[in-house]
Amino acid sequence: QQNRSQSVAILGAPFSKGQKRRGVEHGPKAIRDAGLVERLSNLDYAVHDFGDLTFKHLEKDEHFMHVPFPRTVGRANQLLSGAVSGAVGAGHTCIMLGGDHSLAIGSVEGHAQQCPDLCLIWVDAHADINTPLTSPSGNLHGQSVAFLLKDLQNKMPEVPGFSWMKPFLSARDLVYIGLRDVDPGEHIILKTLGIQYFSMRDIDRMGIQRVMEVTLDHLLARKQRPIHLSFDIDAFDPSLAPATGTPVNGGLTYREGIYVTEEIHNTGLLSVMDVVEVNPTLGATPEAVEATTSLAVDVIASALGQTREGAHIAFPKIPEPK
Ligand code: 6HN
Ligand code: MN
Ligand code: MN
Ligand code: MN
Repeated sequence: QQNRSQSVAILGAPFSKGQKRRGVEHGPKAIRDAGLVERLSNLDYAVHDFGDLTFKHLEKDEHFMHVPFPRTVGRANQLLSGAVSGAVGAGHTCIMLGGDHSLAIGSVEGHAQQCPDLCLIWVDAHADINTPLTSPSGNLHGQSVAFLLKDLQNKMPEVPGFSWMKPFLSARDLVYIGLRDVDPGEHIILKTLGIQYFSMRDIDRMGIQRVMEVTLDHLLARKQRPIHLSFDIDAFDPSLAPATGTPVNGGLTYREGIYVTEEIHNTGLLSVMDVVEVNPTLGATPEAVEATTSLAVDVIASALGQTREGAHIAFPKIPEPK
C-alpha cells in the first residue's frame, strides 16, 4: 500500500569529520542532483526538503586518544539530533542524507527522543561498533553504534563532545545486514552482546528473503515499533557503488539491496532512514559517481514504497473506449 497521505522530510548533513577522506560532505547535493525529490514526489508524497544543516568547524579540537575531531563530530551530531527529532515530531518520515556514518549517532538519538521504542537496522559492509579502545583507525564513523548501545556503556571512555547524550539502545533492538569487514574488537563485541547480524556469508547461505524474515521477526515479533534504517552505501558491491570511502568486495547485489528496502517499506513502520558514505569525489569516472548517486536514490525510493511490479495509482480501473 502506498503511504499517500504521508509526508517525507529530507535533511542534508554535509559532514565528513567522522573519517579522514574529504568529499563525503558533498553527498547530500549529489543525491539531490540525481533526482531524489522528483522521484519521491512521483510516489505521491508531500516532500519537504529542509535543506542542509550548517556544521561548525571547531578551531580547537585535539585528538582524544587516536580519535580525530571528537568535539566537531559530537557537536555536529547534537545539531543533527535536534533536526531529526523535530522532523519526526512534526509527523514526517525523515530521510537523512550524509555525510559520513558518524552522523547516525545524532540521527538515531534524535529519532529516539520521539520514539524511545525504536529498533535499528544497520545495512553496511562494516559493523561500526568499535570503541575508541578497539578502533584500528580512530575514525568515529567506525564507532557510531558503540555510542548508542547501553550494553557498551561501561566499555566506553568519556569522549569529549558527547556529554549531551547517553546511550539508550539495547543490543537486542539492532540487526546488521551485509557485514564483510569486521575488526577483531568488533567481533568480540558482536559475540559478547549476542547481537543479531547477517554477514554476506549468511546472505549466501540463507538467501535475502529468509534474512529479512528473520530480521523483521527478531525486531517486531514482540511488538510493532518504529524502524530506523541506517543504510551505508558501501553495503552494496563496489561494482554498483564505487564512489564511497571504504569499499569492500563481495557486497549486496542490486536486487538484494532493493529487496531489503522493499521488505522494510512493507512493514509500514519505517520512520527514519539514513543514507550515508556517498562520496562523489571518489568515483574513477563521472559514470561511476552517477551510478552510486542514482543507486542511493533507488534505495530511498524503494524504502518509501516504489515497487518493482509497478503500481496503478492513476488507474482505478482499465480505461474503456467510448
Ligand atoms: N563506515 N572498521 C573500520 C574502522 O575504521 O573502524 C572501517 C569503518 C568504516 C565505517 O564505513 O561507515
Ligand atoms: Mn507500498
Ligand atoms: Mn558505516
Ligand atoms: Mn561501511
